[in-house]
Amino acid sequence: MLPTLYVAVGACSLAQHIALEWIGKPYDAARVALGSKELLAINPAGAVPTPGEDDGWVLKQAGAIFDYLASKQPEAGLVGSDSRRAKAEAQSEAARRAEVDAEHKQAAKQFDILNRHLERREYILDGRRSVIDAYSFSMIRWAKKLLPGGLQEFRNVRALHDRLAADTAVQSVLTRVTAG
Ligand SMILES: N[C@@H](CCC(=O)N[C@@H](CS)C(=O)NCC(=O)O)C(=O)O
Repeated sequence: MLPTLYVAVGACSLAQHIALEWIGKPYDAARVALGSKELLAINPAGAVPTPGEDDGWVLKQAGAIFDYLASKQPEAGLVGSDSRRAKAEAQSEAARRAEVDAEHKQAAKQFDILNRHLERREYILDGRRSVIDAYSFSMIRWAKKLLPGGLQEFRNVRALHDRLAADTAVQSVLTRVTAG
């Protein structure tokens, strides 16, 4: 059986889904309804992202899932460079994404920080795409919809959004998750 990622339309599982696509190894994406019986049986919190391995082992927190995927497939190069500092920065960005997730009020402040970080950068880490870009993408999509001014004030965040939205793996994940 292939590793399975449980995903829901419009949910943060989009980030891990993109990372799996970038990794390029076989996996299944199972669409579930948030809080559904099927998902509750796998994750008592009824939440996504939840990836499962074929021995029944599941992980339930976005940051831990990224760590796991990155250490399982280091050749995919999705955590920036191999340095201790890049890893620490990835952790720190993951914590920031989690804060944005938790509290919309914080979002504008956090996007301002990200916007400044992205000045003269194409991606969040080391000039190439990483799991943190995938994580940010789902948050940026929410912010676009939920922040009063959308992303208007955050030119560099908009550019990152557009760069990721143009990525073929991202497009294929979005199409698959929202289809039918
Ligand atoms: N702390 C969790 C949060 C996961 C989470 O809140 N997922 C949302 C979708 S974006 C969800 O499944 N909500 C439905 C629920 O909690 O019942 C993580 O980082 O993975």
